[in-house]
Amino acid sequence: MENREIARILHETAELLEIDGAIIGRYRSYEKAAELIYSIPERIEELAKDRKKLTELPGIGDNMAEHIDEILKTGDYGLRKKLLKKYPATLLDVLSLQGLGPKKAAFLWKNFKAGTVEDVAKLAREQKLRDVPGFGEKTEENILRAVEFFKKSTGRFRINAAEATAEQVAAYIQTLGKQIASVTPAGSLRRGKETIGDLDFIVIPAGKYSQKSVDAIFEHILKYPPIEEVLAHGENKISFLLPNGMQVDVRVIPPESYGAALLYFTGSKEHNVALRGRANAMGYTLNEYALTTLKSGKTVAGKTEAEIYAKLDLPYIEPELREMTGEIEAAEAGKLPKLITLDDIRGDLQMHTTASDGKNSIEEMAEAARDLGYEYIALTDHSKAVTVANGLDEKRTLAQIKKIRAAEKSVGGIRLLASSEVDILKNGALDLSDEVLAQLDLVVVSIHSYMNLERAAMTERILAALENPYTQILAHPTGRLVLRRDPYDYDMERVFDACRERGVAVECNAYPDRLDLRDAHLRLAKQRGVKVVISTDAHSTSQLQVMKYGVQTARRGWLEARDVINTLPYEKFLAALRAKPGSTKKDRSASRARSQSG
Ligand code: DGT
Ligand code: CA
Ligand code: CA
Ligand code: ZN
Repeated sequence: MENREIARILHETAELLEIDGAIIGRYRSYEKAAELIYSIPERIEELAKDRKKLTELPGIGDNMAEHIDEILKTGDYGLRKKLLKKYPATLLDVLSLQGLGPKKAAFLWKNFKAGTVEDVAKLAREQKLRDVPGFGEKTEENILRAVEFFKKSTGRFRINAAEATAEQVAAYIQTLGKQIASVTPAGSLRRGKETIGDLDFIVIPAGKYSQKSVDAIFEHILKYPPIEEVLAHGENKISFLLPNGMQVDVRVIPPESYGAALLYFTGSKEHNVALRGRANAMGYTLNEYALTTLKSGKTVAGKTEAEIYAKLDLPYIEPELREMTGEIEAAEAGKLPKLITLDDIRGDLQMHTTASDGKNSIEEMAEAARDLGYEYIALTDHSKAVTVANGLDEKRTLAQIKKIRAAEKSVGGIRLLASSEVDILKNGALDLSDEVLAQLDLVVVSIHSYMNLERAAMTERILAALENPYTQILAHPTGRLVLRRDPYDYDMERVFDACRERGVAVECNAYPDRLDLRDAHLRLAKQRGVKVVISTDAHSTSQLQVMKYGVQTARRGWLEARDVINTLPYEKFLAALRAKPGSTKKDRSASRARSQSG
């Protein structure tokens, strides 16, 4: 069982308990355990084999360890089930509405019998809540916005979850061995979208293609143990549902149609429609089997995507660009970007260590990054305002700088930038004194509190942070959490213009729950001439691997290596950063080089 699933059960128990009016300490302990389990890299299922290891985790006592055991054994939790007899399961959806909270949800349930998202939306639409104490017109608006978000996000999965499931399914299909020539994921996963509705696979049988070879593959797939339900079983298509609610569509295709099928099932639908229109205008038909002439039905291409694009007089268009946001025009004009790749990345500029809320030491992070082939990294523990993450005050920051300098010598083979993820306070001031900021090699700033400020106030707050001459990178600039939290509201164009004028870079945070900036915003940043960095925000060595999601998102934002400054070698990267007060760019990299060697 995945940590995520255990955390969800505990979290739902906490919310149901709060609805039930439990004493505060009780639901808090479930909530705290859920948060911990969601965030740690170790697998709870492994730890639970040794009770002592489980209870060594902060906030997990003997009782909670019992509950976790029960969840691992039964896949559910008795108290949660009991509460769900008392309240409808749809109340969990209501509880997941942003900003509603268990108190208000409980109130609506008790007083209006509103047990579904639609019930709650109806109350807000019919303006039945504006005169209710504790609610009001503003709450009605917020509820309606939250309902929209809920509808958009249900039934979708974050890319890392989709990718993990896709790898398992593909590996299973491959176990049929030499009867399979290839298994290729298509759909939104191949386009690198941040959320995935369902998984699409193209399977090519080895040897001669026949209904018999297709049926043999389906027979094998139907034996995949996790399958909950088979949704469709056609001649060359099968669809099934997995226990996590993910749907999988598999098509078995003859090898000569591989390119046409891959093109078709990669999408997007809009891109396909445009290609088909183009094909028709050129005297062809395009479907999932081939590109053929309209007149005689003769196949002109189908084996690869590239040959189909070529016959349509277009260069190959990368899957991440196939969203009908100008890629066909750019392709016609020979102006497609040469998209950045993971190999282009030479450094990672946001990560946490045990000094704040990370799981590994400076040395461990540095060694892991060096093993990934990076030339430099920035160690960016939180600053003091982020108390939940054990943020560092000025004194601890200075000590941390010393440790980072020492680690650079002891680890070797990688440059370590002494940095901090400095919190932007409510008024836009930075959470560390200028004297300490001056000591850092790199100043990354970001928001972790007061995320609901009005648009004007939020804009001013961020602009104020950019005014600070030490600010060099604006991290996770919108604060959104994929499928969980909307971005904060501010004037992004003004902020980007200020970034360009000051030379501040914006971050694409590669962590799959964030992916912030997202694709469209990255494209806007590029158009506005703003420098970009891609960083992982890793809280453990294994999380350094999430860089690929950031790169994929940057590709969806049309970025090239030259748009992203952590593709630069060390010295050039330093020179591309905003210059610190009192130093020309040249001085700075020279003095930094001196302090390294001396
Ligand atoms: P998702 O699953 O919601 O994240 O998004 P996709 O893009 O994977 O969409 P999906 O799974 O419905 O279909 C996969 C691809 O197959 C889609 O991107 C384009 C193609 N496709 C599916 N249905 C149609 C259709 O009715 N017309 C056309 N032109 N293409 C389709
Ligand atoms: Ca799909
Ligand atoms: Ca599909
Ligand atoms: Zn953190």
